[in-house]
Amino acid sequence: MKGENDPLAAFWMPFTANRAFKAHPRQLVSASGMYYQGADGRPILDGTSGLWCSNAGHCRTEIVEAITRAAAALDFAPTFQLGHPQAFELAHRLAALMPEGLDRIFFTNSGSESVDTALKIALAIQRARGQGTRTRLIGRERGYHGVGFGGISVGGIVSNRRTFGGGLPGTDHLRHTHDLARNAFSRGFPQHGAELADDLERLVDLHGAETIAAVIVEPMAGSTGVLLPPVGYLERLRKICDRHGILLIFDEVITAFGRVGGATAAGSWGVTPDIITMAKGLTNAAVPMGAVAVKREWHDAVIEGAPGGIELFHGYTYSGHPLACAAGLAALDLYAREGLFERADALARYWEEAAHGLKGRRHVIDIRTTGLVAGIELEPRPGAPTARAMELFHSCFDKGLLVRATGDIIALSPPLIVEKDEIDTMFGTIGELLETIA
Ligand code: PXG
Repeated sequence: MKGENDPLAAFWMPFTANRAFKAHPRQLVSASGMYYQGADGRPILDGTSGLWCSNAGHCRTEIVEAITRAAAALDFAPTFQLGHPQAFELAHRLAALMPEGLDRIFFTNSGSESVDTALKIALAIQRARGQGTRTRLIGRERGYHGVGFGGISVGGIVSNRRTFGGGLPGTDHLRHTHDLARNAFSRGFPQHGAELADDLERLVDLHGAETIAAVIVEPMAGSTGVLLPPVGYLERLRKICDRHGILLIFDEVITAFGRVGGATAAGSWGVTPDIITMAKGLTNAAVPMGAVAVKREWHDAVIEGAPGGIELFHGYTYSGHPLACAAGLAALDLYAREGLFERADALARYWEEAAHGLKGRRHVIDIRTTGLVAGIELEPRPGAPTARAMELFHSCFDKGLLVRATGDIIALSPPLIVEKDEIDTMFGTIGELLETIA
């Protein structure tokens, strides 16, 4: 048992095997561009943009300077009944990046808050449309929507919910689209599974459309292992939502800001939801911030439908925080100046080839890529699911490469400034280490 003087004891780490970490701590002490530096001074190639968030690479000078200036000029300003220019400017800039029509922006401080905000806005929209019986919220199996009570209720990860009671009443879930039997080693979107969108019709039959407010999905499920939408699936979901007056929310906390090419997956993939949630890459993760983009007509329905006074009883002390706005504006500038949203497309082919080069390696049962994301699925070790990917994560780290392990899947999502030789290093290291894992 460690004593009170253990310097690692007090920090109860999030989503971490605390005992294992504290027995073998792996700390990062600085970062620059594509690299972290470990406590022992070793460079660690960042294959995951931190946690899918430092899309322009680390400690970018322009962002550092913008934050520094903001901290000295206006450290904090309320956005409840007051405002400051950078919050309006960032909303305006962000609106211009969203798909046509989604040009009203609500600021939050994280993806989880964006999800809860989007769900609440969906309920407010339905009520403003005179559809107040629509209170049911539909998510999808294997969906990750953060850790608020709203997010875990529509999320499809049992372990994130099990300890925490019943969650929101009136939620249900579509089936997930992961289908190794039909789609393993697909290039691009899998061919099979568009019909899984019809599961929404089943829920309409079961509950009645007049009870359903919204459906929330990640256009590409990130956290549960890079699950790409089957060809035609998102289009079909959009049609079914339209047919039944159900709002469609895309959770783009991971997919926005260049990860799949373009500012959003919605824009890149040509399916327009009613609401988009964002966070992570919005500020290049240098200051926590999230945002929710809402179709103007729905925003106007809520604003104009209110009798007067405050229209939406929702917001956070730090909504539109000056430091976050400064980081956001600097990040958007950087993305534009360096053409980083186009980079995922430009490198996608090279990335896909490199990833699929692992086909045939030990344990590999599927490889999925789009833009600059890859999921490498390993066969679970009999009797010890998830152990293989976790061991690979540890040995990659020890070799100087940061990857993400989720279940039996290794996920890669490097900063968009990645170069081809770094891509080669990533897949080369993984290929080599796969041979060493039992
Ligand atoms: N929605 C989606 C789609 C996410 O991926 C959240 C909401 C919640 O965001 P916050 O900022 O509240 O954490 C996320 C977060 C991983 C990993 O390795 C993914 C996330 C967070 C941490 C780790 O897959 N996604």
